[in-house]
Amino acid sequence: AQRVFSGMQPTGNLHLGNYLGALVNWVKMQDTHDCVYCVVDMHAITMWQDPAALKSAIREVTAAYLAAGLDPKKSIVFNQSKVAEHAELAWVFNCVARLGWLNRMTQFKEKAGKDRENASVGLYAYPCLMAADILLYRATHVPVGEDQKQHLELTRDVAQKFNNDFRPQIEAAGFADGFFPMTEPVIQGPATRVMSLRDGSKKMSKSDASDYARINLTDDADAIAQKVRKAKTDPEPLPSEPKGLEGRSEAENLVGIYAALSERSVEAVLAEFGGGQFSTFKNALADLAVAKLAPLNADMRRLLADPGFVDGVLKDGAERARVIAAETMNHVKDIVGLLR
Ligand code: AQP
Repeated sequence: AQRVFSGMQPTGNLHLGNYLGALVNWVKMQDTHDCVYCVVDMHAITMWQDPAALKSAIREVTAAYLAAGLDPKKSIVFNQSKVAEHAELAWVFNCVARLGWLNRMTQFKEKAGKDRENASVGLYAYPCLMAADILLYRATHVPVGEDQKQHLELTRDVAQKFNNDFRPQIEAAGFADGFFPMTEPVIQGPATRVMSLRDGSKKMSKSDASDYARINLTDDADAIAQKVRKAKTDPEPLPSEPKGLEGRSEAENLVGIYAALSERSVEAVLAEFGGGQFSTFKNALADLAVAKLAPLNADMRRLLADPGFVDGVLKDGAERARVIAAETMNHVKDIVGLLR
């Protein structure tokens, strides 16, 4: 069977990068796969979070999932900390993964910054928890943005080493082709790497200090229009063909966002706007972004007005997730030699 797993951190508002890079694909995959979508709250606490803000963010991210079109009847939607097996399997993977593998992770280097001695052990071990999230459901496909590619490679390394280290036990348990699958990343869609609106060399990120760097899914029409209008550009008019965007990362990013939101190709967008002024294009982009995000925004507000509903979705999802998670952990304990 083909199973999808993916998650987002409740570390703040979701933004257009999360939406176009991941969520849009998640919604589509519900039609073809058995899907598990998680709010990864244990990942969030690898950096200090205000506890009250974290609780709200967990509900907000869940509301964004539902507003974007995740169907909690079809897919399993829950928050990570409700299913204790994530932490349990992560510990086993801490013992399978090698220090050298984690030392190569670029996201840790970026997030830890210069003061590495002071980063949490959790931030360092983050990729092992992510491998546990995915492999707990023995997921075959993980739809993510480009930035998660390296972590997905580590997940495969962990699966492979586990399958090798315990080969006789895995075969004896009746799994002829290894216990964990070699999970495939699904990095596709029109915008796998949405860049900051202030700096075309940085990805759009929740933790960017400038709110003008991103369009939040909770921004109202005025905020969206203002952010698009203020987005950094260069003085040249738009080219008529994609190769004219080379070396113009800010322009390329805005055209990419337009193409993704309108579900058209970059060629088609440039055929319409090429040669024209940036201001004309920016106005069109602002209108489009408002038109696409306003219904989502309204749905989120409606859902958040009834926290009981959102909490109910998470509770039901966690119950269903636990059934799969418990089965995997039972096998893992047997395979590794932990008495149950
Ligand atoms: N700019 C982006 N373009 C495309 N995809 C993106 N994703 C994130 N930023 C972009 C994808 O969104 C999913 C959820 O990401 P996450 O919540 O795990 O956190 P992240 O990747 O660390 O996202 P942020 O916004 O950059 O958060 P902070 O600032 O807290 O680190 C993933 O599939 C990711 O690829």
